[in-house]
Amino acid sequence: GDGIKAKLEKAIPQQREYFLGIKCLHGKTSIGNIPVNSVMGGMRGLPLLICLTSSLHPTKGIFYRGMPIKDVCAKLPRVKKGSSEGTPEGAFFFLTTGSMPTKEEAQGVTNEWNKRGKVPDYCLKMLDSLDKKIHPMAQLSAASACLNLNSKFVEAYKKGAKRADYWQYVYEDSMNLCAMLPTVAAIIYTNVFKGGKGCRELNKDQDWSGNYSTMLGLPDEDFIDLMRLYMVIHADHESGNVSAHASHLVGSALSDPYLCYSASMCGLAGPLHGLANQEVLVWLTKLRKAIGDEPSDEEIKKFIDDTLKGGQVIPGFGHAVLRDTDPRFTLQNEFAMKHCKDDPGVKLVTRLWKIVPEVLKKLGKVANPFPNVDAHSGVLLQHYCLMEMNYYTVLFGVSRALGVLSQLIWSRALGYPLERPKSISTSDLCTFIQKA
Ligand code: FAM
Repeated sequence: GDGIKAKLEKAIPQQREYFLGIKCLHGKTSIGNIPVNSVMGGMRGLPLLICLTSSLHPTKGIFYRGMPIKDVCAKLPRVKKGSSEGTPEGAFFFLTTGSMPTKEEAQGVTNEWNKRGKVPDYCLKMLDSLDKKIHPMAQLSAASACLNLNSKFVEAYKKGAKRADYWQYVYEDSMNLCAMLPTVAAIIYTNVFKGGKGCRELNKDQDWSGNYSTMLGLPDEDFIDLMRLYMVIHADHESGNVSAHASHLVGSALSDPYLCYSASMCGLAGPLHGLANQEVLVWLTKLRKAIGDEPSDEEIKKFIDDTLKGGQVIPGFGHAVLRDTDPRFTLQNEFAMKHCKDDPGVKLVTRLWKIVPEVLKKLGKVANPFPNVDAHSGVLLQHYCLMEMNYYTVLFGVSRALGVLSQLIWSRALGYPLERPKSISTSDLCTFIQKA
């Protein structure tokens, strides 16, 4: 843990100087004009945010700190003996500091999170009092917002902390929140689906994924490895996606990291974003019920057509930025081929990878007909008996904490100001168009 802080203490002054230099020298330089399509189309394509932790290439997919995700997965240290995957703790170290951790540094984060991970009683009581019908994502968002009672940032702000020091408190809150998340998320699971029964204590000898899996009641070593992979690849995807941007926006008002993360989870809970992994499984289950586990290509194509005719999208396919198969899909497929290639769900998803794009291409309007990260995760989770689809986005959310919080530490370190885009009326827009 302290390894991260020491590295940040060195890197932050350098980055600050660099930022200030660019602002002083080039603050008035324009880097492009604004097409009406971007203004009226969800601000697509406008380079309006700066992200240090990751960048998304349309065909090569996500890069963490300039490194393709596949290489990140290959290089992250394997901390637990016998595990095939690197730890998300290592990914957090890498995203936050920009240097690939050694085995000891990655283990340092694990130890730190095991020390900080006790969830306060008031939050446990609050979680236990929630109606089981409340969606797990709404529960996650509520619980993380309430945890701000213990925010170091809030405390320091009240005492008049210096702006240049804000990042240190955001760092403390981020570390504490990451540490508590597996317990919070597992309690949501056991409360909603297992009658409240399950372990709620962190085991100091386990890593983040090991503890989370055990508390979910799924201590299988292969499943823990799947969780390590899952948590690493879902962590970060630039800062313009809905969950990262929500956290960034809320943080720009100097709301504390717990509130930022809570807002981020409200965005992730949408069906066009993180909820797509739940939607994929619902759709696949309908498909298997309608045409069986081993349908013909023609039957599959007809099922896809019927979904589209019903006015619905094919969940798990398409992306706002990506224009090829998401490498995070491919990484999951490689895991599946190694561990469970005969699973009927895995076989079906592997076939859909080829068939769905053929159908979507014919529509002529889908910018990216290929599978995204959400097309694969559900069948893997089901293989290891995590059956409750309603819960899948929570796993995504636990992972996404690593990305949004590492971004938030840097946002405060670099003193990004309040985010406040200018909105215009349609008549203002017409005036701009006439002048152009
Ligand atoms: N199935 C059917 N139609 C689709 C489609 C899909 N999977 N993806 C895009 N389209 C349609 C889209 O609805 C739009 O139609 P209209 O013009 O009639 O409204 C048209 O193609 C152009 O859209 P686009 O430019 O290709 O996509 P956008 O950038 O507007 O939206 C997505 C991107 C992800 C919202 C969209 O592809 C989608 O709805 N996909 C299915 C849901 C999904 O898998 N979301 C998860 C994304 C994921 F990576 C994540 O955030 N976790």
